[in-house]
Amino acid sequence: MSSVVFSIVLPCYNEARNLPPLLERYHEVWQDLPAELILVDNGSTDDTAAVLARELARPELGFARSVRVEHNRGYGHGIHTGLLAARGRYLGYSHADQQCNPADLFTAYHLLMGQADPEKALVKGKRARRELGAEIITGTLSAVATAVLGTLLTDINAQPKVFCRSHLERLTQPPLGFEYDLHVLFEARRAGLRIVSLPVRFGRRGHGQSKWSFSLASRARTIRAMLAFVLELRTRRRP
Ligand SMILES: Nc1nc2c(ncn2[C@@H]2O[C@H](COP(=O)(O)OP(=O)(O)OP(=O)(O)O)[C@@H](O)[C@H]2O)c(=O)[nH]1
Ligand SMILES: [Mg+2]
Repeated sequence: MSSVVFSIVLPCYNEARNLPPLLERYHEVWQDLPAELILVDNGSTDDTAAVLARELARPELGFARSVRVEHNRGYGHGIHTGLLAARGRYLGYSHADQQCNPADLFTAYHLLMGQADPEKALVKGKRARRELGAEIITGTLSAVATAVLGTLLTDINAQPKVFCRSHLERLTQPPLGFEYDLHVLFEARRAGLRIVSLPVRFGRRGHGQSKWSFSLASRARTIRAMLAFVLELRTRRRP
């Protein structure tokens, strides 16, 4: 039985420039817990592999390790690969582009531990003070998912998400893309988990560009995939 209590998974897709400052931030906020940080090199084609090899050799980053997905299959596939490699009793994930505060992971973990039954809860970020356009997309997606699936789903793609390992077993047939966040939340609702919101600030990306909203066409593709997955979930099962 592993002694790790908390595993944090960060999917990284061509984030070579964000990784050194991101790891520095994790080092600054890392708590005295049996915890691990798993960086999933999600089939990156930039210098991510070399940067990870160099950074993770630093003794002060001994809490971190990497997992490599050879060919990129999408955001959800990267996160799921990292979660399957995790050893912790509690699992969390977030983003690697410096938009999310690393300290939020620990705040979310302690919030989960403070629940009457952490096994029966899930903590998720809830983004405050965002641009109007982003709020409209998020609000519309949440409203559609809530109406179609008949269960309250808000700010689906906010990070972090922290939950007990037992929830991973519910995540069968995981979707490959950004629909993964919806899958995690919907299965939590279906299992009757208490969903606890943690207010977070989503900053700007450190370096590089968004991997999905860089053009109108790619934004439309991602939103369409989310909506298709909402319909798929409805036919798969209801909470
Ligand atoms: N799009 C995408 N992101 C991935 C993938 N694998 C890992 N990621 C990581 O997922 C995180 C979120 O991706 P972003 O493209 O920044 O998406 P986002 O934060 O929802 O969107 P923005 O607010 O526009 O940045 C980043 O840390 C990516 O490196 C992948 O296959 N596709
Ligand atoms: Mg981002």
